[in-house]
Amino acid sequence: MSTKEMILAVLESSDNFVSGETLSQQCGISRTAIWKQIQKLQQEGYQIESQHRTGYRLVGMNDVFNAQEIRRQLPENFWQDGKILYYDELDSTNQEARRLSSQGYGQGTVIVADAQTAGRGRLGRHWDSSGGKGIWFSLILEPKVSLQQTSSYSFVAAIAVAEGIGQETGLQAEIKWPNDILIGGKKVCGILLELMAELTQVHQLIMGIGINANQILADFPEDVQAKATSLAIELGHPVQRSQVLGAILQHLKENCRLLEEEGFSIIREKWTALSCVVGKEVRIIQQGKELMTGIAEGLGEDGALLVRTDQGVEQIVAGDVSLRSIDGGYAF
Ligand code: BT5
Repeated sequence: MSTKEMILAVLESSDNFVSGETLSQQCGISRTAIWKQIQKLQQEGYQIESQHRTGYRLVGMNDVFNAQEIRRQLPENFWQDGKILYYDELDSTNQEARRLSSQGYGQGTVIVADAQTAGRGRLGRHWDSSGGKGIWFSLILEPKVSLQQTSSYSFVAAIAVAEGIGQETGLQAEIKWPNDILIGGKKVCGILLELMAELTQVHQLIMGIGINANQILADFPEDVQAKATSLAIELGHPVQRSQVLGAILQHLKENCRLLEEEGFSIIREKWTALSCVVGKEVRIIQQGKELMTGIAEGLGEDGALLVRTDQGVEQIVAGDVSLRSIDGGYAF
């Protein structure tokens, strides 16, 4: 634990003022050094009151988003050997994950950026990732699975995001196949899975997740405004991004464990319970063209979306889904 983390832990464990003397004894540094660290913490956004002769008290915090605060949300040894790497700006956290994986960073490495200059969606689409408001991150995993089984991890990611958002905010997030997360029919999160693999062996899986946290509608580009939302828009107040990310990371670890120890059927069950497409009339789009319309029946054993059409049940493994709306059209 760093000195700043030790100071925060001591302050958090007390409702009252903690004297400089006590902090100095517990952290093993001088009172002047404590004062310097407190000033740094205040600059980072921790609201620490200081009173002459009485000491210091943590009264709250702004949206502090850095490696130290994210680590504080997680249990010790959260992911063995996993590191939290935070950057003010990156081209894309998935890109950085690729670069790092070739330098030996492995399972459990989390790459977080406050802003991305070239955030990517699926099929080369652009992901709007301006600074100071979103949660843009990638997790490196090294699952011992075949190429075909890797798609299960996209469902794991979607479940973890929906569960983490629910736990931290109380908002009900739903999953639109394959792995968009919606609140009230609008997209709050997108997931991009990329593989480092050979035909017969998966080396690493990069799970890229982008969550709109504190944006207002005007923060999104015009073409995105109609279909996007953020946690703050839905709640009516901003969130602490580190806390939301901490919850999601813990749900990610737990759902990876479930998949690896108990198999895909439990993941399929959880996904179905959180899905907003099962039982609905949907249109399947592949490469910009309508492939079919039908009723989404659920996930197959290998993760394909089962769609009942006049011709029977079709298995969809790639593409986008749009949902039939009340006026008879299809929402995005
Ligand atoms: C996705 O693609 O939804 C996957 C997005 C993954 C982003 C994360 S951020 C961390 C990591 N690093 C990266 O570089 N990427 C990942 P797709 O289903 O193709 O959706 C892209 C479409 O969503 C765009 O064409 C826009 O219409 C819309 N869009 C763009 N930015 C958005 C935003 N911030 N919120 C909601 N919708 C957005």
